[in-house]
Amino acid sequence: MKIEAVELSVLQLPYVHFFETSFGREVDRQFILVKVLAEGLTGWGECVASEQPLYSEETTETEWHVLKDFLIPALFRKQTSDPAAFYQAVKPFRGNPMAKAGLELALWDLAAKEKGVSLRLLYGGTQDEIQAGVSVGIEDTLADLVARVEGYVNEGYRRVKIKIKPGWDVEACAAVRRRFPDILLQVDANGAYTLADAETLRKLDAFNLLLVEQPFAPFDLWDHSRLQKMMKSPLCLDESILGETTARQALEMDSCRIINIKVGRVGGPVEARLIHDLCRERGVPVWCGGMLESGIGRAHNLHLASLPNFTLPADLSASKRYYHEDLIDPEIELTGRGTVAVPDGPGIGVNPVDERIRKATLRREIFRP
Ligand code: OSB
Ligand code: MG
Repeated sequence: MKIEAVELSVLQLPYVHFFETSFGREVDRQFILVKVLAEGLTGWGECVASEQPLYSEETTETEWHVLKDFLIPALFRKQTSDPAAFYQAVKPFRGNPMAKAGLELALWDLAAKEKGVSLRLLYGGTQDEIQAGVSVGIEDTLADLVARVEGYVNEGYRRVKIKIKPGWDVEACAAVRRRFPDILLQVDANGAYTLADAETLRKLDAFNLLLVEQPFAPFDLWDHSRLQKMMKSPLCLDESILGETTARQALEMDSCRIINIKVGRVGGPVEARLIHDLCRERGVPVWCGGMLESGIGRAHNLHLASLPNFTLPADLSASKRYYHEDLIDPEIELTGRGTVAVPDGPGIGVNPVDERIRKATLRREIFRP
């Protein structure tokens, strides 16, 4: 298709409730929306970096720079709207996966809309609903944490993940487990520990956790491998898995036994599907992570998570868990089965509401070939 324009907008949306991880508390989210216009169709993508380089090196500002000065010009030079061709064209640019993913996602949405099919079908997804999990941040007190978990369990979420950090780990798990002995429970440290904390981390084995996510720093495959030998709970890597190569190496080193796939962290759906397929061949389960996306990014996650090896519940919650007013109408809701349906209209299958987007926009720029 002939691309007429690419539009970038920086948005800011307040959370319903603060979200605290081992790297701090956030009350709102800043992110870039990508719109690709071609032949009367619009493809939508979302870039998942936030204002500060805490989860990874990228920020909304670096994404803007890389999109404006490198990725959008490369797309225009290539004169294509094909997501796989775009993936190849921007491969020489090192890193910056979240910037790349935002634009590649918009091209996938566009490609599916051109064919008039759901993005799930274009990906070859086999599941039409996704098991919904919820990611619960660090709270001020253990009582607050248990109360939050209780609310989500009552809403029907199939699995709960709690954020941990040194000083908020064993007791937090004990408190949640005491109240809910049988729920599917997992923890996420966002890299807050080192091997010196191995004794504390081993205590987590007592809580029958589905997995322990990213205890050590992103670069540290080796110490994860050493920790996995000391623990019964499966380790799962998030930040460490940058693409198919690190995924293969992590599995070969036994640094983890489960992988969290986030389309932004790995540079887009092409790379995400390579990781999915590698894990499938090796019998390693994967699940779809989230970055507190708006309904646009979350719709994309739903389509990706429909692939067959996404067998564990995803960090995919209802719109109202994140935002007072999501950017899409209708918003994303849980089914009575603790799942979220994969939208079945063309492309991502959700309707962005221009008025809501305009209200949340801080800055906007349009680029033409
Ligand atoms: O590590 O999974 C993470 C949100 C922001 C940054 C990192 C992470 C998260 C989450 C949120 O856990 C999951 C969601 O979007 O529901
Ligand atoms: Mg994580």
